Amino acid sequence: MLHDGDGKAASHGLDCAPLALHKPPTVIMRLSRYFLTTLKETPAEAKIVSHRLMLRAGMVRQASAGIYSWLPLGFRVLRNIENIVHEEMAAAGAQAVLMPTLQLADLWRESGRYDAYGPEMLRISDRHDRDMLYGPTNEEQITQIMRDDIRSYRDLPRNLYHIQWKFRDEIRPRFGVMRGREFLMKDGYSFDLDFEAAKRSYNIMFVAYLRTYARMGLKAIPMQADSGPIGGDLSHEFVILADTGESAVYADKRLFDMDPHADDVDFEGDLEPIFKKWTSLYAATDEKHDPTVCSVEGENLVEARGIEVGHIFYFGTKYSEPLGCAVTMPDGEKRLIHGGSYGIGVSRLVGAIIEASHDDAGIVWPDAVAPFNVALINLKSGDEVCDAVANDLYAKLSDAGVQVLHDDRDERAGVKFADMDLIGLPWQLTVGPRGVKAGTVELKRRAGGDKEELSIDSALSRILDFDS
Ligand code: 5CA
Repeated sequence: MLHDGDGKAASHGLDCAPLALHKPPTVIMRLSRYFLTTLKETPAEAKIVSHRLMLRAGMVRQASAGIYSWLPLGFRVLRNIENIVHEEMAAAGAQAVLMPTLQLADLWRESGRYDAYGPEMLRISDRHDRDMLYGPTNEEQITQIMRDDIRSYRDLPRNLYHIQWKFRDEIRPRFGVMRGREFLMKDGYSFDLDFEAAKRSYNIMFVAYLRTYARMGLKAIPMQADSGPIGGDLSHEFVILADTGESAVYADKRLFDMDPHADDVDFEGDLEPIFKKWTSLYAATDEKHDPTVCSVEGENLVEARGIEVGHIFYFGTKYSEPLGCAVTMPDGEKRLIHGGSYGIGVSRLVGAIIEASHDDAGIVWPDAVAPFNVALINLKSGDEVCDAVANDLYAKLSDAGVQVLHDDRDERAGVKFADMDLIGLPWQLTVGPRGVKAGTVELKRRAGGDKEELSIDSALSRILDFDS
């Protein structure tokens, strides 16, 4: 579970320690004052369930085609996903940076991609008529930083990443945040001396990705993939299955039973066995699928649609050569560095998780990314006893680091339950006038829908024990 403001800097995964354990005062998250507008009607423009639910649950609003504003509930999910990515990147030894969204066209002219990228690139000029662009990716930018800062073979390996907005002027932005024009990406870049070292970096990211998606409650399968405009000849997409996925995928059924947490991972050690374990079974996206090579047949072959939630590439000297990014070897020789890049679709993941986890009533958030952990539903706001019990529960849960949204609105029970089912928080804890007289509350687990009438203390410990 993620804790806001509990004095632990580690929650955002950056390697800085708090100077003082200062805890800001907490304000009760009262739904009566929260910016949340849920919609009963299904918006006509939304073609897939995640887009429909994100609009209905008041998570995002469209600003223009493929460009969205993130409202409080949606932004909390986005942040939780970012936090998981930061933590897993830190565990794998990657270091966070932040590069700008606007880049100089001249840098892309050096790599030869300024013209090659085509109409997907948003081209801008500044007041001095200097050509600029809104970055669709950052290989050039990071290679420039490396080129200027690293000198010797001793400066390698390096692995830097950032989480930053990208712009690609997609011809057909669709499915909400799944294929946006402006979208949030984690893009990481590794720099090594030769292929062997670069493959080690590739393996580290491969394994870190398996763990990252598993933490979000997703089964993302690495598949051989086409490297497209990023280039290179070693590339894997991480794909989750969903009928609404944009790519056709072909994979050995056994991959879906494999556990990303089965192996003890030492990121300093040899990860090739884990890489082999996952890649020795057949899995390929449409562009790479070759029926003459695929030996998996019949019902052992999963032929399905998938959502690409990440993509990793090894491209050798594709960028270091034109941009002149080299280090000096012990004998004075200059050697071009070998690069790889590693993307995660952070904003796309919000939609992808909903595609993988919803029911007829709404979203069913996995605990790790839920915007709040508990919906505390007060059925009789204004009633002295109900208010006292609800406030006490709120205080105890938030003291334990559990994030609670308190539905204190003056609304009918049916409206409250429907809204809470729609926004999909993992627990619903209901305080009602009849129960409180007997000292009980109702606890419902959103996934599965099991409801129980419990004493206040038992309900509390059920939530806290589950979390720990
Ligand atoms: N530079 C490399 C890796 S750092 C790169 O750009 N890779 S990518 O093109 O494959 O994008 C990485 C991830 O971003 C994709 O796997 C996908 O999950 C996400 N993504 C790509 N395009 C979009 C889009 N239009 N909308 C939302 N997410 C996208």
